[in-house]
Amino acid sequence: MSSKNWILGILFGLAVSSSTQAAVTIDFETNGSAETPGTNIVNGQTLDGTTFAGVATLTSNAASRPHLGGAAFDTTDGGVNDTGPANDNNPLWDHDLLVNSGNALIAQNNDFPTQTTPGIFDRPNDFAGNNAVFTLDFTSPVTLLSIDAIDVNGNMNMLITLFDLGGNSREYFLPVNWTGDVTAGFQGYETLDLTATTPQVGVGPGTPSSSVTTIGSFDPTNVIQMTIDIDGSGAVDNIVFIPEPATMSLLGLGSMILLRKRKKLS
Ligand SMILES: [Ca+2]
Ligand SMILES: [Ca+2]
Ligand SMILES: [Ca+2]
Ligand SMILES: [Ca+2]
Repeated sequence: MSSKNWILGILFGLAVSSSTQAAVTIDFETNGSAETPGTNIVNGQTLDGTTFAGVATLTSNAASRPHLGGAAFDTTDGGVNDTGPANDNNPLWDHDLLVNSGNALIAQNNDFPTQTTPGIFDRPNDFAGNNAVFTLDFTSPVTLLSIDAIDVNGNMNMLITLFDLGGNSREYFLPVNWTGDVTAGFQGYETLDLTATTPQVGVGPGTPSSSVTTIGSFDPTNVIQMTIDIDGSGAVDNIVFIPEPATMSLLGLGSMILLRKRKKLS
């Protein structure tokens, strides 16, 4: 290989590496991402219909289930949702969500519908019924990396499903006690690796493992939709993904130019 061809090879390598997209984290602190924050989200804010990071729109099944849709819950221990001791006179008690993850996504409990300020629930509180389902639709295909599950314990489980462009899917089932409850001395949350195809050991009592089911010829690099089925009271946070390289076509063009230059040089 001539030195000129070496240089072209290096240039091509640089073009390839610069096309690698950085990870994007939906952290529910803003409508942007952890990496590029947008407009702040406040405790109790309704989140259905919000487009995060400009590419991921959240909806829920609030029309068909008796919850009030997605809302932000401030998980700060000692923060605004730290409502004192648990007892029969304290229906606000949600200490099992206080895992210090900033805002998390909950399905709002229908017992607490009041919005003094429109669009903001006075008292965010997670729905305790079954099958609160969130859908995150991406404007272009992504690779999902991970999601944090919070308070998967007691009678509660969670099902995360990724759908690719072809309608094939991969399901991650988090069984009862996968995270445990922070008020019972367990971690109370855990990051689920959405690139893994093997069971992931939980941190809750009995350390139960998640399970993975793949349906069809699922392509994890072309995910267009994600659903989160919270079966009982709990929350999620930190949805991390890599956008499809928008520079693919530019890269193709770049390599054509390089090849043409290479012809001239040789
Ligand atoms: Ca957060
Ligand atoms: Ca609750
Ligand atoms: Ca709990
Ligand atoms: Ca719970």
